[in-house]
Amino acid sequence: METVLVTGSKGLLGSAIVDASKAYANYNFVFLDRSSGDLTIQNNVEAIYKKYQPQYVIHAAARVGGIHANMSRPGELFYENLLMNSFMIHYGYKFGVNKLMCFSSMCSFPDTSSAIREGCQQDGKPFEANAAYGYAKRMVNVQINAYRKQYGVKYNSIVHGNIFGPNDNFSLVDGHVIPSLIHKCFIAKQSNKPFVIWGDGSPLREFMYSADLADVTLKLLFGDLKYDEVLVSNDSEISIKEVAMMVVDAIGFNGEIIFDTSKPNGQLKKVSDISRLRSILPDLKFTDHKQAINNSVEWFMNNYPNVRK
Ligand code: GFB
Repeated sequence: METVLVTGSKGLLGSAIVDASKAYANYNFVFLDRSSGDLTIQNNVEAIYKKYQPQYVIHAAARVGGIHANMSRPGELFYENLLMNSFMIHYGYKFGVNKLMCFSSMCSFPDTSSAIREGCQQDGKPFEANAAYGYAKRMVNVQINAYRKQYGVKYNSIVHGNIFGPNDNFSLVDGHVIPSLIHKCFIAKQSNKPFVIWGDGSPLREFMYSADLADVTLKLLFGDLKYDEVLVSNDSEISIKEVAMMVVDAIGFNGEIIFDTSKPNGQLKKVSDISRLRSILPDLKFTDHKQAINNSVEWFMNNYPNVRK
């Protein structure tokens, strides 16, 4: 049986890959999390490859956060992502890994209101608030391209946008918008206080359920992928206000709602052109936003207070 090594298996994406892997019983999946070793340390990464000798790798571990984390801890996000991605790709090559998937981010692309697509990542600066994280994630593509050219490896970068779902980080300050709003709305209901949404609610995002990205990742890994890079995003935009109202409905909150415009709006929109993905997976369907938010709220309620926060 061939071995598929998955890093970050307790995180948002990694845990969704654990679930999706159940449909691939012909492979031996090995799931790693933080307790298996800090991937920003070269020796740990080398030792992991030596121990498991995988044929396939899905590197889902990352240091991530929402707009506040990006603005307050850019050094940490830059350094940790750059090192762990670089070591995972390098030792994958050294240990003869056949296929490797590493994740880049839509926010590593230039800040533009037009649709982004594969190949245009280096055409301009990323949005300032998440530039450090964005530049670190750009290097995934740079390294994969360099290794494909020099060593002929079949490694790929999956570029995705905002994802959410079970096992997310529900931090009120450092989380991404949907998990933060779920936690905030829950507390507002419990304490009979207003539900405070940052910004004016107008920014648009292409939110994607983590299970959808996990499903696509495994299909691309085991399929005959001829591209180095694939953009994976739910190409139907929705505003922060609309998702906040879906959270309100799912939690059953009836109190006061405040938009705190002293907090940043962030990038006003990030649109993708996923024609490459649709040409590879023509039957692809994304989970409906309302359904995905209801599932995430249900998971949060069932697991609170034992959630990452
Ligand atoms: O998920 P998020 O923090 O980051 O969403 P980005 C920020 C948007 O949600 C802004 C609004 O428009 C905020 O004003 N918002 C409203 C809130 N309430 C809240 C709240 O309670 N918490 C948060 N966090 N936002 C991310 C990058 O950008 O894009 C990541 O930060 C990643 O690094 C991802 O790359 C793809 O969507 O702006």
